[in-house]
Amino acid sequence: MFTPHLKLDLSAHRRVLAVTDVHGEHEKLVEALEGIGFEERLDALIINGDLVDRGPASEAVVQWLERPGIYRCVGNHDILAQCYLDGDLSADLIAEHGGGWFLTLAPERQTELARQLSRGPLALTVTTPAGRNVGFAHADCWRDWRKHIAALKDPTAALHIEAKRLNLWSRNTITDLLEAAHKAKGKPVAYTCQVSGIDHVFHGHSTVTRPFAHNNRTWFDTAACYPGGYLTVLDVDAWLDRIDEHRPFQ
Ligand SMILES: [Mn+2]
Repeated sequence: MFTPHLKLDLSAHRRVLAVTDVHGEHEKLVEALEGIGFEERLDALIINGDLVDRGPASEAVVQWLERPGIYRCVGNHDILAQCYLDGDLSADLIAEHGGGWFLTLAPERQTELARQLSRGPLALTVTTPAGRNVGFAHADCWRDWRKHIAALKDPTAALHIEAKRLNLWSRNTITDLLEAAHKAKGKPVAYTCQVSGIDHVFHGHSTVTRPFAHNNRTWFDTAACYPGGYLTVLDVDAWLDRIDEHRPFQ
């Protein structure tokens, strides 16, 4: 059954950790979690979409979903396998997107994995140990979190398809922000992307050289599957406690 949105109270955990765009980089995931002292009986881990494709061990990353304390939302790559099985995407296109691993699997395994990868949720609203309410949406979201979630949840809503597209694929906000920052040439950046109805929202999908925040949003896909990239693990409350140190643009 498809779940568009999950609200999770993770306040009883020691920490809520977050990674994004793991893209089949299983070893990097294990190393990064070891580096931050992840313990599955104490910490919760959010995977903010794009578990698979491009990297060497997509199936091993999917297996993490069966562990306790692991939560995730869906990224655009997590729905491609199902699109391929539904006939909406060609084998060539799935291979071009780094999904060649999927094409080599037995048909029954393909069906099972595609279903598991695409079943949602599209977005998460999480209560952290420090009592913050934070949102996770793979690519982007509307500037009203409640409106965004309501549109994702209601397939009959006029804005449903647009909300899904924004959530899974959009680079609008980060593109506009970086363009505004470029034009400002070190002066204050007037561009705002504040999301109402939530304390902070985390995005992946668009690669950045280091994680950063602007208004109440953070982007942290540091390109684990590309040369020179790495996998960032954020301790969500620790990151937000020192958020002003993570803002390159004022
Ligand atoms: Mn993506």
